[in-house]
Amino acid sequence: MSSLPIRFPADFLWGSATSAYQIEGAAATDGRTPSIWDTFARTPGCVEGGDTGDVACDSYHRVEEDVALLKQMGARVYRFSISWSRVMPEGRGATNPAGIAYYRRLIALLHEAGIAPMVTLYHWDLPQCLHDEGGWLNRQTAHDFAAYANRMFEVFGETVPYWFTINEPWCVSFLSHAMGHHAPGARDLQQALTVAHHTLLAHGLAVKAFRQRQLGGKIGIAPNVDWREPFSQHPDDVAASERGLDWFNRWFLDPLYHGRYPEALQAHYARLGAHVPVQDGDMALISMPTDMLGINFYTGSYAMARHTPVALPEQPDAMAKIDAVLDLATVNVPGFAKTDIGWDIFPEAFYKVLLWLRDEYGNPPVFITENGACDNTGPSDDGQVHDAVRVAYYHRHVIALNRALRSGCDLRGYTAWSLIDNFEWAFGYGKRFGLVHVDFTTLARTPKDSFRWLQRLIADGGCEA
Ligand code: PNW
Repeated sequence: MSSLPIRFPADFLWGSATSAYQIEGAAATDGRTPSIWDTFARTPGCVEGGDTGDVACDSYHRVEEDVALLKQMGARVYRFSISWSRVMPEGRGATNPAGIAYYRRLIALLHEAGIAPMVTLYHWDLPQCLHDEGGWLNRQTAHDFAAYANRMFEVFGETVPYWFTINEPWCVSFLSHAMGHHAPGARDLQQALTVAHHTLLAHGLAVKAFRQRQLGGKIGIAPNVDWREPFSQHPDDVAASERGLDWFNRWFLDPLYHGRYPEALQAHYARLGAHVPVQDGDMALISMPTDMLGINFYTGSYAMARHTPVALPEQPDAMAKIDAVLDLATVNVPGFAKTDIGWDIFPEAFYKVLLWLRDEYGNPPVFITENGACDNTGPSDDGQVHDAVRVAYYHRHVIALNRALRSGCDLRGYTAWSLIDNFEWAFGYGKRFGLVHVDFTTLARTPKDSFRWLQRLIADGGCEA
């Protein structure tokens, strides 16, 4: 038995995560068709520096090297996503043999290395051809997703033990259709609500298809959660933090676990003319029991009630409406360090949100599908990458995870975001989350200090406090 103070169960699944568009490159190779991210990245002004995922980390051609890195790290699980338009270039119907062969090879390499494959079916790269028919605004896309998922279960069901349907429905809906930061770049509250519902419906339909196949694996969804700590115990601040949690967390988790949307927030939206397009039977599908809940966690903040209510401007855009509904101020507490993407380092929020999930949703089996830090540190003169901020971030969040585990949360594993530096969406290649440094000119991979830190954590089954 190890003498380390912070210890994890021997069967805790440690590993790392990536997503297709962020690492694969080979955007037009072997029959892949464009996704909404190819289009968005090509639209001037959408991605910093005009970066695209055309080449990315070229993992499509360097898959052996990337699996070797995982093996070196000691990973027991690798979470990656399937590019829908690579395996199904028309979004529906025929599959592309070259695309299937790529993932078959990746899965085989993982098994050879003793690493369990964990597949995310949708990490934001909707086939452009489906977007041209309305995309996530079109209810049909939920059915197309389920058909695509069902095909993946058919092809890979025997070799993939862990499946996640949708990555971060909040980002797919609000960040992409209300805030306009991500593809397709819309700014409309009604669109966000429609898309949120259709992504949840897509999830439910895919779970149903998975169950019908009676596969041995596990399936779930991977929402990002946020934490809104009340700025004070003043009832107005506590209420403000609850509204923040409704918006970010409960809007997705309540339908999944309780079969209904949060009522107060729904009423707020309705007053602004925005409605959820629920049809008979939807909520039963969305709340079909799953095997595990994936949680992506990065940061949290303090919520304070505003002293004067937010007034709606005459022609409010989506964000003005959301601001009015939330009616809260986000307070940056002095002394909080930030990562290079500007997000507060707030490990206490990780601990609190895990306890909150335990209490609010009946302690579901949770898998931390993403957690990590943007630290742009590059190679030093010694050729090594001393990413001290990322190491400290992981250390503090692993301690918070351990506290939650000891507090009875049903935590099963953790995949660090991300294995390698990659295409960080609207920020392009300028924001690095990798445990492994990528030189985007030569595509050379160099493990960073954080890689070695995680390697030791996995080998030791724990760490110092
Ligand atoms: C997640 N936000 O994205 C994604 O799942 C990853 O693909 C991404 O690389 C990683 O986190 C780091 O950003 C998010 O604005 C993007 O709250 C934006 C937000 C949250 C998550």
